Amino acid sequence: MTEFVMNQKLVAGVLGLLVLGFVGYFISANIANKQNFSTDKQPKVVGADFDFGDAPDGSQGQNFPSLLSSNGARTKKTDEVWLGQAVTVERDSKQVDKDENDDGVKLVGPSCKQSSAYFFVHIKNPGKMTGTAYLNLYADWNKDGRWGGQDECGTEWAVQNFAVDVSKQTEEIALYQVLFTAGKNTREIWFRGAVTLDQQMNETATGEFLSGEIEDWNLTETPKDYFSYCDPNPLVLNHGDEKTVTIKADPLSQKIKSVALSTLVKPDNDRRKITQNGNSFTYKSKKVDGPRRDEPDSIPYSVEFTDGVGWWDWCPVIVHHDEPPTTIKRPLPIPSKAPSIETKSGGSTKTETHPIQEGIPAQP
Ligand SMILES: [Ca+2]
Ligand SMILES: [Ca+2]
Ligand SMILES: [Ca+2]
Ligand SMILES: [Ca+2]
Repeated sequence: MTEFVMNQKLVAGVLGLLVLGFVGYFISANIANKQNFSTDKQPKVVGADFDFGDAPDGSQGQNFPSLLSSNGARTKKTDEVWLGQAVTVERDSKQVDKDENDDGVKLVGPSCKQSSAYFFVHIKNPGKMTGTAYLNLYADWNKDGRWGGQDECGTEWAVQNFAVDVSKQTEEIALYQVLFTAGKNTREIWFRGAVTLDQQMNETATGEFLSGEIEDWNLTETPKDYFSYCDPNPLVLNHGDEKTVTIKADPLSQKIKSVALSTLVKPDNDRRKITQNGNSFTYKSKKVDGPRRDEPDSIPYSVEFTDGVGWWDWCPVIVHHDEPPTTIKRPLPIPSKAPSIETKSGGSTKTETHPIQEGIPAQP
């Protein structure tokens, strides 16, 4: 099985350790972030023009539409909605792979199977914004140096204008999981993740947009020395129960000095309580209710390695809810239906979302 990974060390070290078999739902949410604890929340370059992608355009035998001369996808405003912690602004595409703030998209999943794209959607004024943010993903499954068409397994325009109502996003950063079917090659490929405000993209991955961010990723990035992961991944429990997840370091990574719950979430809310013991977090589900459904949640955390380098990530959590126990003696109501997961069609792929408002990896 081929995994999406950003890092050869992760491939080497973690495959044997992670819980891989959870019906292909999550495999590893632990992928390198290029941005470690950035304090750069807003674009700093003033007077430049756009945020571009940085996939190779006319070099390395590859012709992704990145440069202005190729009408590469670009966004004019970068401080309303963007991906991850930060975004750059430049006159033209930073060739090749020189954009310092590609930090808001992750792909997780096996070749030719249902896979997940995680988009960290960052908005400036939660609660005060209106409009629709569109999420798009282009992946060069057939490795011909372009995004377009499809291979035998998946379409290269993998996520097609997945709509996010930004007026409903109550946190600065929310995590959206979009499901798609991956193509055959899921390593050594280029992909583009994009968010655009109120404007849809098309299959060409080109054009000028008023607001958003374009992130291009190469799945063969230089190995990183810092990897933490969650054990188990995901943490699965029934409503009303509590379970513990431990943050561990990849065997080839620097060792962990300490971990902490992200300061962006409250340890205790009406749904759950998170307590920490060393490198472990115990998640206690408080809500016991129906209908039957799986509610996604997460435990965002920061980690410090022994040499002082910081990192953030999150552990996915799934809470099974069932009908609440009842003592009233009367005919049972008709059993509830399937989990209330919004499913919508995105082009030729089925997409599904679990907005995880509190699942916000962030700097402490
Ligand atoms: Ca960019
Ligand atoms: Ca970014
Ligand atoms: Ca890049
Ligand atoms: Ca292609």
